Amino acid sequence: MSMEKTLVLVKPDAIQRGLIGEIVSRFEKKGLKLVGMKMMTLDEAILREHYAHLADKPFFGSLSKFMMKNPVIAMCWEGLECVNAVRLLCGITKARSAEAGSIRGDLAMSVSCNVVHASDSVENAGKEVKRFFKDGEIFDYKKTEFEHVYAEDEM
Ligand code: DAT
Ligand code: MG
Repeated sequence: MSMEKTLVLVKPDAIQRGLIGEIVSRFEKKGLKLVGMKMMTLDEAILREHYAHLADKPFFGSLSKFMMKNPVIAMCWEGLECVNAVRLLCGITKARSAEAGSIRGDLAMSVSCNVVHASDSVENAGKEVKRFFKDGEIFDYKKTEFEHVYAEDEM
């Protein structure tokens, strides 16, 4: 059991559809701690790194183009084993098959326009937080709510 940090991106489609607040609110209500947040425009270099596992897929070009259409919101969330918890909150890639109640399941219908990105492992979360945030853009503070979100032996 350990406190983890994970990267979430609110994707261009969600920005256009006015879903920033709704998406942030899902993570807040879950009891996670926001430790970094900024709007940024992605470029080809960062997307080549971020989607390196998809570089040889036929949809890589359109995926990159989609992610550069307008700015995204990058967020870093912290919580106990939160990499997995955040993936569950987001739902599976193909949004129209994602579980109802999840962000993608409730808010999206597409495979590519699926409103959020979330790190898929603890190892990748570490790399992705570093990729999107500089030192000084991740904040360390006490969230007193944690006393109510967790049992004493979990903190
Ligand atoms: P996830 O975002 O659920 O981690 P992934 O890492 O496999 O999924 O892919 C990253 C993004 O690439 C995904 O959110 C949307 C796009 N994508 C994945 N598979 C796709 C496909 N078959 N067709 C079009 N876009 C796809
Ligand atoms: Mg992924």
